[in-house]
Amino acid sequence: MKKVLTLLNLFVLMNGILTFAQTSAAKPKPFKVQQIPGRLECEFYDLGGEGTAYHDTDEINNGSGKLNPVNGNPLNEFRIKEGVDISYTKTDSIDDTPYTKVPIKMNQLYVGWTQPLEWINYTIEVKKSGIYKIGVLYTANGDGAISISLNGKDTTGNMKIISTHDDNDPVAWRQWHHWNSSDNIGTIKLEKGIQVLTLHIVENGNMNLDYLTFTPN
Ligand SMILES: [Ca+2]
Ligand SMILES: [Ca+2]
Repeated sequence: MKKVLTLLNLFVLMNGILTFAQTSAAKPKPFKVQQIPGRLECEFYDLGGEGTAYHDTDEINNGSGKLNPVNGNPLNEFRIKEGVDISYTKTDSIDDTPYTKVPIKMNQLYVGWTQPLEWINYTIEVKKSGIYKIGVLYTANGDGAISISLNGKDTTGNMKIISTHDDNDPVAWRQWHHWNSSDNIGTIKLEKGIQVLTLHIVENGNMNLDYLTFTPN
């Protein structure tokens, strides 16, 4: 009996070591630990690349180095070698048009070229446990949905993102540049401490996401 227990213990121990090795290898590292309550900048997602820090549809950055050419401007090269697609708000009738519904700042980095099934990890530090309202500064060419999971578990369910499409805008590509905000697309229960938050693109995509806000409910 004693021998059986010892073998069982050894098996459990080995299993534990294997599980620990797997989760450690896949564990994302923060680009920046973002504080909650506060603003979570979508471009400050974790380090570790495809499959660890994010899942993106293609491995190139369609913003940094592509739409925004390498020319010495650091905004044009932000996280240029990573798969998440990043651009920033611009003047000259790109983001500063009458079709943008809320006041926005220029030169603000955002995640774009979003598609369903993509996800991005963020390391957050929650200062106080509680229920938080989720807000977003975004554009959406068509109605869509996002969700948030915490430490790997779906926490919010689908949260609707209302279209910012405007038929009055004669410029087709500018349908992705009509900024709007909401301060309450859903709520989330957060425990104090360091957590890994995963943002999921669920429906439609075609969104640009500048930042999410988390305010005590
Ligand atoms: Ca990409
Ligand atoms: Ca941003």
